[in-house]
Amino acid sequence: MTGYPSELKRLIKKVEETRPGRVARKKRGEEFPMLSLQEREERLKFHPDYKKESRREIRVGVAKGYAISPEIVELLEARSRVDPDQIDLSEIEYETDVLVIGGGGAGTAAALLAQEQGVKIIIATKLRHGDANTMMAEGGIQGATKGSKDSPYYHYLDVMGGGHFKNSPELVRTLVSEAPKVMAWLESLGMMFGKTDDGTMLTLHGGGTCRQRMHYAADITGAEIMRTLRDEARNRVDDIRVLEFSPAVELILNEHGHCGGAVFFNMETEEYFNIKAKAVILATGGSGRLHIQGFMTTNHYGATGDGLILGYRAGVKLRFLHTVQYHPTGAVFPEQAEGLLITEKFRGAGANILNIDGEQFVNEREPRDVEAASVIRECASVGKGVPTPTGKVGVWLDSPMIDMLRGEGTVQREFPGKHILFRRYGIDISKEPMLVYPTLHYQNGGLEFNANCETVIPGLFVAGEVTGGVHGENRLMGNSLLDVCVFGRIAGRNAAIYVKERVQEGRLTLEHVKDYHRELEEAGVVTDRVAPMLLPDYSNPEVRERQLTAHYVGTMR
Ligand code: MEZ
Repeated sequence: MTGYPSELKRLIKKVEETRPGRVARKKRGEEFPMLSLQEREERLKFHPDYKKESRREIRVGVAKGYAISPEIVELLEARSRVDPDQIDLSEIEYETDVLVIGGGGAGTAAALLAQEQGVKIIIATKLRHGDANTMMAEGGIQGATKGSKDSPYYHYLDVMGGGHFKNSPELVRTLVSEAPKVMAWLESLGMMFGKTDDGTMLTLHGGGTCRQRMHYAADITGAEIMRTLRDEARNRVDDIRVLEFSPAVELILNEHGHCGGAVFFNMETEEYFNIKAKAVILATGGSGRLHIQGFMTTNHYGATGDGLILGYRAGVKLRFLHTVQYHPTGAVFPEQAEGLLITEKFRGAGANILNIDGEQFVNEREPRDVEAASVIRECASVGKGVPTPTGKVGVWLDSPMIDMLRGEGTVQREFPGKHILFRRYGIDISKEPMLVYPTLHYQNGGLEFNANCETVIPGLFVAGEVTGGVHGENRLMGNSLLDVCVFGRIAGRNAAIYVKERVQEGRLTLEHVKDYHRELEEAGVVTDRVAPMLLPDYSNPEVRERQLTAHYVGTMR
């Protein structure tokens, strides 16, 4: 591809005109003013969450009356993919101590810690082991490791402030106090953090942080964490078995109401099968592929919110699902990169956000929701967005500033993923800015749990993006990679201890699914949807009409 078309090249000139002045001001320590709390509230009116049609009440289940994104409500109000009367629970394909549903960062960390307690584990995952949002995360992982300058206390305040002080204090306390330990753990497993020549960990600011505590591995931090965890899990093959292309479609409870396994769909044979377990960990990740409000997304292909559906049908409440995170900077040019994450690390390293006139309109390090809302406002209300050739609109992220601030070659060295990708499109991001717009990034809320990763259902543990409470109404950068490691580890250890000390086995049942179906009927919900969704459907309507899996057909086999 040949790079920016002439019209965009003409507009880039305006960015170049204002750049020397902006760089000089930054070098003098003069920053674009941060918004006051009141100004932030005003900006947030432009956030997609604040649209009236962004929420609808759920009509059934333990959180009946709770208003959240209609796209999620539709799935919560869908029928099971299976007819519970046709699943034979005496037929058990696999049996294990701890069943981990989800092969991303949280699930794999959980498996490792469970294994250290001497139990057997199965990780069952929808796609391949590691196909998860952890793998897609770029910019970093927060942790207060720099003793004299930072502490979990400051980290705690940042997390609470970012979440509008609505977060569960106990969960945040656990997140931040475990963070330094997690960083050391990852290193001990072989994670390659960015370091100076003398071995000091490199750190940067993220939006909404008062200290530089963002640790990273270039712009592929999530991929490096996932590589490390997956290698380790694969090395413990005697105790950790991995089943790929096997999404869970329903949790199985037992006669005491405890979790006793799950029903799975084998994507290769298209058959259902059962796994019996003494404890289950749900670590299925987020839901960006629901494309809430039509937004493009940074999420991996399988991020369809499956765990929310499974947990909710079994009786776990929902928290903070009324807020959704839109990452302020998703690519909008070229078209084939639309929605792709342009890491916040660019802004942490100093790149400004600019309108069509090359002017700053927001400090680049506001909390994520405020930053995203400011970009939307600049485009939709102020009218100073940059039109793209395909009829979209964006703002500039001035990456070339980074080399001017930190030395020639910094962009290429610190952002190799994006540097290589954009070079393929004919754009050198160390010389030309990128066009960006908010993109659906993170499920701020999810299943209710406590700091031991327990849910109301004995034997059912949860960890990672499927949960709600850690980040309140808005997560800050770098706290999701931390979340998956901290709570994945806790879930794994506690599930194993539960297996050894407290488990009460009993007759397996899917009665809760039948009850849920009954409740749907009583509430007058008319639906042809089935859930969990498993995979997003990008086919055209004619193809969709012919698809077996898009509509309720009872047990397919
Ligand atoms: O925590 C995140 O969401 C993250 C690290 C994203 C990014 O901008 O790189």
